[in-house]
Amino acid sequence: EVVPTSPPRRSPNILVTGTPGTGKTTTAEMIALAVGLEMVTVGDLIKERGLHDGYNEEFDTYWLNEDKVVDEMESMMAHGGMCIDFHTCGLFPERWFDLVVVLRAGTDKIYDRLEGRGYKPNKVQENVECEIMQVVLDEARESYKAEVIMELESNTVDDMEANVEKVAAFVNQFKKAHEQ
Ligand code: DAT
Repeated sequence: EVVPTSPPRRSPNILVTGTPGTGKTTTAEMIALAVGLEMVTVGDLIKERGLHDGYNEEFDTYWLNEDKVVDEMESMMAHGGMCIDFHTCGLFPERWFDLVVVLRAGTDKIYDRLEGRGYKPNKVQENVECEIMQVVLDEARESYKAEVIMELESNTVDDMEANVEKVAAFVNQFKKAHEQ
């Protein structure tokens, strides 16, 4: 495999991942705003640019085409300064990310948030089970070094604010360490 080389990043790339309903989009938006990163919600990118293999009627979602997604994102990730939001994380090259935030929430919270979003019962159930089985956390541990993984609880607004502060502190430190 030929790995593209690029100069060291002055601003980090951050991945915010977790089961749907853990608060990724909201948290990633707040991080991006707080420290001046560019945010990309991969689910929206997939829809807008057709990076999928059609629609999965059973779960009201698109069939993910990992190669299309990674090819489309490669140039965006090259210069750093990105805050990426997606509910799965094993498809991305490890070298893209300086920090992988895994958001966690209680099953009652996931249930309420996804029901509130109008998800079908089977889709709510699937995601509640995904959170109970810590599927995303396990995937992150298989795909990234322990040092770059930050597992954060996202049950309350206070949690969210504290999480944004923690990630902002990481970003500011990274920038300081990489300026010249
Ligand atoms: P995701 O992108 O992981 O699917 P989201 O950011 O869209 O999640 O959040 C789903 C809903 O839950 C949304 O109405 C905001 C709310 N929410 C998310 N995280 C929260 C938290 N830590 N405390 C309170 N509400 C939260």
